[in-house]
Amino acid sequence: MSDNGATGANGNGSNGNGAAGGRRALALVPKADAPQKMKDFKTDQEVRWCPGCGDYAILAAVQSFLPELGLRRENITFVSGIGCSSRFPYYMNTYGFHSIHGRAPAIATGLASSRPDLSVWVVTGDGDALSIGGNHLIHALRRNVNLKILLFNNRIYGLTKGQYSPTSELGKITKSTPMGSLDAPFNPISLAIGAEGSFVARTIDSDRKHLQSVLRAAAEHQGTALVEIYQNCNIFNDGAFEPLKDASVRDDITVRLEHGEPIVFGSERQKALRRTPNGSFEVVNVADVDPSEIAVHDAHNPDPSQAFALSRLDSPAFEHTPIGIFRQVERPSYDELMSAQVEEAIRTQGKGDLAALLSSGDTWRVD
Ligand SMILES: Cc1ncc(C[n+]2csc(CCOP(=O)(O)OP(=O)(O)O)c2C)c(N)n1
Ligand code: SF4
Ligand SMILES: [Mg+2]
Repeated sequence: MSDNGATGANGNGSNGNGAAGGRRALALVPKADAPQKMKDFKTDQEVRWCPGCGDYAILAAVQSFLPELGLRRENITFVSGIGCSSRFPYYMNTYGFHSIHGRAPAIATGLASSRPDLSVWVVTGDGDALSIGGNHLIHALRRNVNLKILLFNNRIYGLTKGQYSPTSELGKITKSTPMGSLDAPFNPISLAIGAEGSFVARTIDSDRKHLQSVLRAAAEHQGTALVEIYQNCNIFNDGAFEPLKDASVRDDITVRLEHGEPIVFGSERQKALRRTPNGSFEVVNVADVDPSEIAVHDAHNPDPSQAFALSRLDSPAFEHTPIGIFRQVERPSYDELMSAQVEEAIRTQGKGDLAALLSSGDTWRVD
């Protein structure tokens, strides 16, 4: 890992399908000279996560996925906040910045806005992103800055030794809440959709294939991609997502979302989702309904209400939990709009002189 450079021009061009954004996000990121391997993205740093932590699986998934993008490592950067998860940039052989608690989206916004030749990733935890950093997160999402946010959700503050977080379930007993937490948790997917997120997805640390498929789509999305990753903290919140990992039940409770496909799940694909008159979803038996009643997943729908309704299916008991891409729509990204505005200002007013601007108008000198 090393520090950052500067300068660049803006990336553009659309696949015109009104949805996924094609490869536009990476259009100006230079390609590597030679094929890459997973080992190219590993560093010599000692990994300081607890043995068995889900962060290892996510790190391995990212390191083994990045070679397929074929980007110059010098043009990839990981920006993190503070937390166990935020140690991530040390372990990536790319540029990186272990920054300030909750502020990774702000720092990454500056970088992504001024450097369209970079693939910019944010790594954050549920505390980092949703407590101290909640404001920065929602504004990055609504601005649609071209960055990819990996939210490691272990439903606990890991680094500070096990206090409850904004995603801990109500009544969570921790050292800081000995009688049970009193505040209702955020649902990060609902929050991101409500904040106008253009790409919102969920995956699981232990399912590498699924995790990488979501990373692939996120990397190629122009704008902010929010990927919630359920991550086990085996020290302070072990088993938080156990039902989704337990081979005896996981297929019956995991709803795998695929754009354009009927939402069918279950070990025998015997269950499905049907939209109710009030817009929510209900689980039905495939055998009991006409196929036309089964909802078809439409991640590209400009109206976010279906994606939001899907996000509300979660429950603390994990009766049915959707994973995959909830929402994937195309709209202008902040960096594109900013770049166009700067170009227009230069075209109409000339290049400008910052020193002259600063000393113009009502300025005076204090001796
Ligand atoms: C300004 C500030 N406030 C509080 C802290 C203490 N602190 C460090 S990490 C953290 C939360 C970490 O939780 P999370 O983001 O979920 O990351 P995890 O360790 O679980 O990966 C807190 C509260 C801090 N370092 N700086
Ligand atoms: S405290 Fe939890 S999240 Fe942090 S490294 Fe250990 S297992 Fe992972
Ligand atoms: Mg956490």
